[in-house]
Formats: sequence, C-alpha cells, structure tokens
Amino acid sequence: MDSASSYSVLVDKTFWLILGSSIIMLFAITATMIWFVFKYSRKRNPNPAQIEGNAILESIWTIIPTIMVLIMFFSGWAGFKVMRNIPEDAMEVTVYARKWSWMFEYENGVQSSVLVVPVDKNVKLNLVSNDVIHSFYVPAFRLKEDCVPGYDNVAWFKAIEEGEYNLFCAEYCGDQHSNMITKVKVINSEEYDTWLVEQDTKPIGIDILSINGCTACHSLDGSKLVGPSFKGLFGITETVLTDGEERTITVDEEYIRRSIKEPMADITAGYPPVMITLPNLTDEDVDAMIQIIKDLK
Ligand SMILES: [Cu+2]
Repeated sequence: MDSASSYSVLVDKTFWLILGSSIIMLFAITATMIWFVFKYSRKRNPNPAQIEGNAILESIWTIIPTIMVLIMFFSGWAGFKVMRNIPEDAMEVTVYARKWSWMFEYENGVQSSVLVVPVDKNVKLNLVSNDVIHSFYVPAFRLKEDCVPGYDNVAWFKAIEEGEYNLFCAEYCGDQHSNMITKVKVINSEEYDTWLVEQDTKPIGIDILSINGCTACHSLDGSKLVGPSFKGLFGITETVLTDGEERTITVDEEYIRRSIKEPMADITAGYPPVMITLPNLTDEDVDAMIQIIKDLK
C-alpha cells in the first residue's frame, strides 16, 4: 500500500515487528506442542515422573516475552509520540465531519469537499464533528483520528508524495456511513497557492451543495435518498409534519430557507428527521442554495 506521509514508515515498522514476531511465535509454539504430544505421550511414558517445577525455565518464559512486548511497546510509542507532537510551523485546516460527508476549511476561509494540501508541508488538522462521532482516516498516511462532538481534537501529517489518496470515515455513524468517502489531493506548493486563490475568487456554484454535505442526502437527479431530491422540488406541494401535525405546504423560497435554517421545523412525510443545522452558512450561501434548487426543475 502507498506509504505517503513522513511518519508512515514508523507505523509500518511497528506493524511488521508485531506481525513478524507473532508469526515466529505461532510456528515455534505449535511445533513445540506437536513435538511434546509425541515425546510425552502416555504410550511412551507409562510411568511418568512427577515434575515439581523448574525455576530457570519459568524465569526464561517470563523474561523473554516481557522483553518482547516492551520492544513492541517502545516501537509503537516512538511512532505515537511523533504523531501527537504537532509541528509549530504547520498550516491549519479545519475538518468538519457530519452525517454523511466531509468539509475542509482552509486558513483563508476557502471550503472544499476534497482535502487539498501541498506536498512536503506540515498540515495540522482541527477535527470537528457537527453531530456524532466520526473518524478521519487516510490509510496511505497511516493516520486515523476521531472527530468527537464537543471536543477539539487535532492531528497532523506531512504528505511526502504527490497524488490522490482515499479518505474514509472509520467510525460507524449511521446508515450512509459508507458514503463518507473522499480524497486527499497532494499537489506541489505553487499549484496549491494558485488553487487557493482560485477557490477564493470564484463565484458560488453548484458545488456549494456537495461542500456543505447537502448532496449526501438530497440527490440532484430525482432519486430518493435519505431526504427528498432537489430535482423538481421547487414549486410543488408537499405534506409535512410540523410539531407532529400534518399540513400541506408549497415549496417556495421561504420554505426552503426555513428548512435549511431550522431543519426540524417541517419534516417531509415519509422521510426521517435527521437533518442537522449547518453552523457556518452565510445568508449569501443560503440564497445561492435556494437559487440552485429553483433552477433544478
Ligand atoms: Cu462518519
């Protein structure tokens, strides 16, 4: 597998050390056991002598395994120490995890649904959850750290090779958990600077829906997901539950605005009440979203 962060070799070293010694122990113990079954069988030893213990042997099988697990511990601890010590010069990215997508916010306020970082640069991640526990997991970086609601968790990495790497949620977080998959894009620093400026200056487009996680539950093509599709939604009449009572509404600007800002106010009949409030939406963002939904006729 790709080994693409500055500390991934440390994790790999510990992994192979534990796996290697486990395999050696497995074969050594199994072979000894089989040998003993033959050598000390009742047939070969009709009158066995009573053994009272052997101090030297018992010391050996206590001391050697203790040394072995201590070696494993120190190897793991050496890597853990590096992973928990965040370099002072790291650039910061805030990671928002929510049911069921990721959003990344950079130092200049730019947001994206794919994590874009420059190669050979220390990156500090502020891990935030907007709802339940998620886990930020990039196998190629050997990095897995939880996003816990109400707790400011952090992690860091330095990508050492340009490329695209999978980013998963590694903590079961509800029925669309497996949709929490995106990419880390590692590019050179000039490309990164250009990208950041480009994102900052471009007008709000349809990607605002994926960045804010809307499309995890609302399709754009009419198919039914966790929530109603945005296609053909504007202008239709819907039955909704308001404080537990059914009423009929028309999907207009005001209704959409209220549904974004207070997702629990009206629940469309036949859908679960699972939508969360997005804390970092501006009025401009909401207006843009309404316009996009209006256009998806
Ligand atoms: Cu998750």
